[in-house]
Amino acid sequence: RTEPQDERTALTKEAFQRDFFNNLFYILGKFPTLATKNDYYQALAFVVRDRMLQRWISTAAAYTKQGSRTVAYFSAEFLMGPHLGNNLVNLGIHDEVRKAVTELGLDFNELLLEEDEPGLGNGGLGRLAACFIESLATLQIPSLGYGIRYEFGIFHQEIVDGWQTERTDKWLRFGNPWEIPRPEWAVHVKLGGYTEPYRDEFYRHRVRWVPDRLVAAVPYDTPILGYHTNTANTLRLWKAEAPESFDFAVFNRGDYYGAVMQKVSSENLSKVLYPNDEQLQGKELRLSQQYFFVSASLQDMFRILKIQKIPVERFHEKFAAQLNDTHPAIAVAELMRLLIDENVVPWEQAWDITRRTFAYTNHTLLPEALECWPLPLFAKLLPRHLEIIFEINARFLDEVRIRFYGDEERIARMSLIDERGERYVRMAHLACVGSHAINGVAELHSELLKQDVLRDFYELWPTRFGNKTNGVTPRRWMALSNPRLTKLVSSHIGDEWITDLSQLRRLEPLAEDAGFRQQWLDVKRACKCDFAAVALKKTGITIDPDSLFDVQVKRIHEYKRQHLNILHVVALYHRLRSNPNVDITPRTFIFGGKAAPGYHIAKLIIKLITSVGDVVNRDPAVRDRLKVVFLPNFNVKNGQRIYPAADLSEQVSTAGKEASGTGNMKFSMNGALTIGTMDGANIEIREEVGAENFFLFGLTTPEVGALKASGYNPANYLDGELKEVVELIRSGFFSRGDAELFRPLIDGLVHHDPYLVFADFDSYSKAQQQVSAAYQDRDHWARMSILNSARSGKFSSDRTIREYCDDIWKAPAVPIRLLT
Ligand code: 26Y
Repeated sequence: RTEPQDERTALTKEAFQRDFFNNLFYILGKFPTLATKNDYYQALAFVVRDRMLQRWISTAAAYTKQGSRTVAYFSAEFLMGPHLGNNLVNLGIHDEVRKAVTELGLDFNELLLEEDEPGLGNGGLGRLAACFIESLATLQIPSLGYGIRYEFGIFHQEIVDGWQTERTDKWLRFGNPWEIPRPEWAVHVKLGGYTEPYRDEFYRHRVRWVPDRLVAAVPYDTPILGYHTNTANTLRLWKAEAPESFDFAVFNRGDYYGAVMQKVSSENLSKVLYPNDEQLQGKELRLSQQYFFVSASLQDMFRILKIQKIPVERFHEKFAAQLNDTHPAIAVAELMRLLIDENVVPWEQAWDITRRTFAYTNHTLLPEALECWPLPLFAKLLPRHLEIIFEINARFLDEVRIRFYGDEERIARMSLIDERGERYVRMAHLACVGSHAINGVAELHSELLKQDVLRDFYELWPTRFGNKTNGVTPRRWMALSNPRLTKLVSSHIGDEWITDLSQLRRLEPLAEDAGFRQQWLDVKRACKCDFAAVALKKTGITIDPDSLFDVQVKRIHEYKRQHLNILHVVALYHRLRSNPNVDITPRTFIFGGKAAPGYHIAKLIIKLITSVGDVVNRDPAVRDRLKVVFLPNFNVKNGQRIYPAADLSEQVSTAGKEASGTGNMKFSMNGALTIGTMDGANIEIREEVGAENFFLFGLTTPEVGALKASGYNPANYLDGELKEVVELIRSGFFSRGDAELFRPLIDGLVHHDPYLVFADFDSYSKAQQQVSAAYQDRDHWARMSILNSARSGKFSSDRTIREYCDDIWKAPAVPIRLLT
């Protein structure tokens, strides 16, 4: 028998309630009087988990039996967000469970908020991985997400005296009901040491890697449900532990403390997520983390082959492995090592298998963000991999030499080793050479990859390059986060849009229906009221739900230009103070986002936003017509409350810098209009929703290039209103007379301004005037808002995943029959 022996699969309200109390008693060891809210949350989480397990086990059984082709999504980050709500939606029991809980006298929403979200990512790249594995499950594609089970995820941000402060993210403090450890599938990962040639028992030349350290990798599995399907795929995250055998060796020498210290240092490997930071270059622990999870995952894949009795020569037939940026790119060398050294596959065949296995997604055009590892560090940590990379490089450069006769400069540019000064391993080059497909994440980005960053590789292998425009899952970003909109939409066009987002188009005619427009505005207003309550609770600032909610939420970075936004806020304030009776559209400017802890200018931008807010929010002359809110700790949970409440989405990066953006899609789906540049996926959003429903401004990528080439001088733009705004900040008006505080930021803009804030200011300000005017005609705004949502179908991650499956992974769907 494989079926459950009890009734924990029943989907009735009574069963939910009974199991809820059973869990409180038997799992949490509590009775109601002593139970905390978190105990209740966990009791409910286990009710839901029980109902996922039949799907999970049935799915694993089907894949094992059928030997299905499997996508392995390699990512150093999975920014999952809270599981409970999403699992309820995907199981189709959200409303029934809400009723069951409410009937018990508990506040359902409060219980959902108890979940400490797994913040195992920095931002866009990690959240994309989360949307992708959800879509893979919904599309019934056999897949595994492979990553790291960080004990501390992205730091928790608090605002103290207007400054960002960081606190560690103790997400595992109360336990994690969604994961199941699988210590029986732990593997060992080697690090450091040296290599030596030897002859094996068949007198073959082999290489032995003698490491100086072993770390155990223990998998923790989390089920990932598809929406209204029986599929439950697996997110497999690795935790680092000390291998028992090593402990024993040290114990036997009587070195108890040494053994304990070794245990501590092993566990460091999965201790903390690195915040996306410039100062990261060359951090040994980071490379160790990357290698740790990649090696563990590839060993796990060999284990799966073995169980399914598939020969290692068919690795690439069983698995399609996607590299989410270069963070897992060491996988190229590791798979070669496992094939050659551990499975005695000849080089040429191993290389063929490796290339057919991997595909690489690039997520950035910023040259400083491309990962390079100093050669000495690499040699010390991964001596065997460096040898393999040298061999890959030698063979690769031979190919380039023949193709591009006499072009030694090209050879130097393309080499896997940067030898212009101190030597580095170029991870993007390793990823390109080891992959059969390379893609960017929006059309513009993919074009720029071919023209700039990876131009030489494109010229060598043009057919390997493609585009996969990002998407987001409508389950989390609409159905779960915006139940009011979901209900309104489904009452008119049914609910198939949840798995076929292009059906939102059927809302288009309703944009001309006055009654529908009013309902649409009512939903938006209700979401704004909800958010106003959150903002009040978290910041103490009262905001007016009838004002225009103008929102910029994303990591704080100069290229994303939060400072352009706040300069415009100061301009509005200045206009208002200069002419107190000026007629302005009341606005609430909402900001949210984390700055990397070592990124001082980004932290100063936060301080400027909060400082402007402190003045503007209190100035009686403003009469509440402008408010500025910095919502602390922007994360998935907060995002779910912000996107539905937004009227205006700020997507104002310098053209050519934002690879795609995905927040822009979440806003548009939920009926916000975009003010944005011709950058990343903004271009495609504008194309879909129509230029008349999008506020465009700013220089285009070629114009940015031309201006920079001609010698950009920001001071040339410093006149009129911009000059007055800059002077006001510089004077210390927003810093209690301290004229030094914002100097680094202001001087940087006046003298360098690498992201062309000044050059785009005027165009931005004019577009904002159009926004203000448009918002006065609420009825027309509603029309535009409806059309934004109706035409956002392209930006479902289901569409993106289908394209990856068709063009790169060639992985067919495998429907699951439940084992009963
Ligand atoms: C090296 C390191 C610590 C590191 C860690 C995280 C470097 C970069 C990152 C994260 C990058 C990231 O989030 N990139 C974003 O990827 C999104 C998904 O493709 C894009 O939408 C977005 O434009 C891009 O900035």
